[in-house]
Amino acid sequence: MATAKTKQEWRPRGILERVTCPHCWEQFPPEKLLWISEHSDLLGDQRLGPDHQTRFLPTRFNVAGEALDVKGFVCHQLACPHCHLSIPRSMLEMEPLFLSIFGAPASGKSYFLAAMTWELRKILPLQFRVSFADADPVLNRSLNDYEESVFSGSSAEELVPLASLIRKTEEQGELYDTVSYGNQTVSYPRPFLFSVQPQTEHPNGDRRNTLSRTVCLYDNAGESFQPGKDSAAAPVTRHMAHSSVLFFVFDPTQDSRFQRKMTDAGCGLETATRTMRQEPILQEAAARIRRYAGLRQSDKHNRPLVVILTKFDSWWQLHSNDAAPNPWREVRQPNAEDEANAIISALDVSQIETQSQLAREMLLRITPEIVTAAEGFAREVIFIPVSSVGWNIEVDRRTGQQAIRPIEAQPYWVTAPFLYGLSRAASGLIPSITKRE
Ligand SMILES: Nc1nc2c(ncn2[C@@H]2O[C@H](COP(=O)(O)OP(=O)(O)OP(=O)(O)O)[C@@H](O)[C@H]2O)c(=O)[nH]1
Ligand SMILES: [Mg+2]
Ligand SMILES: [Zn+2]
Repeated sequence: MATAKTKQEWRPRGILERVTCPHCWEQFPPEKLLWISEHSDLLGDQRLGPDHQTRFLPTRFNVAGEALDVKGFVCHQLACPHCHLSIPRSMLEMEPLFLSIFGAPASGKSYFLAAMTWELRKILPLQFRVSFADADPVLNRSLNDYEESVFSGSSAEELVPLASLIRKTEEQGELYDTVSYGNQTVSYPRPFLFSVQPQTEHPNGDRRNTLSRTVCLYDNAGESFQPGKDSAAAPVTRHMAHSSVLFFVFDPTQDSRFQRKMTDAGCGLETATRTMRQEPILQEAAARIRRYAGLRQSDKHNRPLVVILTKFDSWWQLHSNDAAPNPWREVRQPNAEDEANAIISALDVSQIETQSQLAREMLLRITPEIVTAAEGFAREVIFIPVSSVGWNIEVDRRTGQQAIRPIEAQPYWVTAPFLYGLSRAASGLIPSITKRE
């Protein structure tokens, strides 16, 4: 008993009692964390191989509480005791919030993620007084590269084929880390991690310690959601069972019934657009989540499922509504300390619900099985049309391909799924209004 108490006292204030690894999803007390050696001679790790710095349980610390490696070098980075992959400090201080995005190949997942994080960096601090920052710039590098190539690359003013800005997500390679457990090698998808914290002017700024979250996102290849693709050796989509909010990306432009209606309505469909049935992807995701979360077939998942209808720029004519204004409104904070900070934005949940209702009616007319599959799986389902690049798309007459000047990209409603999800999963973090005032 005495030992346990002493350990508790060692834990600095503000450190969580249990830490979750964003790579292998194991949970453990912070005392079990390994440190990553700094001295360049200390190479070689039993799980990660000869090119990685050695991981170790420290016995010596400097006055700042940082571990010293056997060569006496001060270490700064921590690692998971199970998979040995690095764990950023924010995972020790803020509860994690897992968000999983899944959908067919080429449905627009990577473009949507890039547009969403690009916009969140601006909108969260400016409108909602919430900071949104890379928790680990090294892990987030691929996503930062996506953002740069779609929105701010060096040739941002040139017309470029849309399809060339982000490469297809592969099923292996730089987005995965390989860990060996004796004879068994496991490939984990690399997470993208963001720290999300209320600022001082936020209405709940004084509850910063409890409300802040480390948001963990993953970008999988569409093929990984097909049956049989998640195994012990490649648990590439197991994050879905840990997710507080699920994003199912449905691409209407790949559905044959949508395609016919788009042609009739004169929408600019790319010549080489593929056709694919997408509800099996949702059924497979539901089956995996049920399996990992121990749910029965008749149970409905109790986390929100957001069905994201991508590429709205290409099929908006089929929707009964014009482009909707952003789903937030300015409100006055009654207890603001100074006038300059009295006005903030609050998420208008009822506006998102209205748009969802319209999108659901359209899906029921054209692809009803998507609505049935989604509502058969989750208790709370919301449908949100988005465009990751907006309206300034041109079709190259010669190749029939869509093209865009990155500088003219105008993402539409790409933050709504995240804002909605966060308002449901982390109450109090995103100021929201639920009823018309
Ligand atoms: N018109 C339009 N096209 C888009 C949009 N987003 C993506 N696309 C197109 O769809 C293609 C596929 O998008 P990705 O984001 O790479 O698709 P993905 O779901 O990540 O695909 P995988 O990585 O294969 O699983 C892109 O090459 C773009 O040409 C959009 O908002 N509007
Ligand atoms: Mg992709
Ligand atoms: Zn781990």
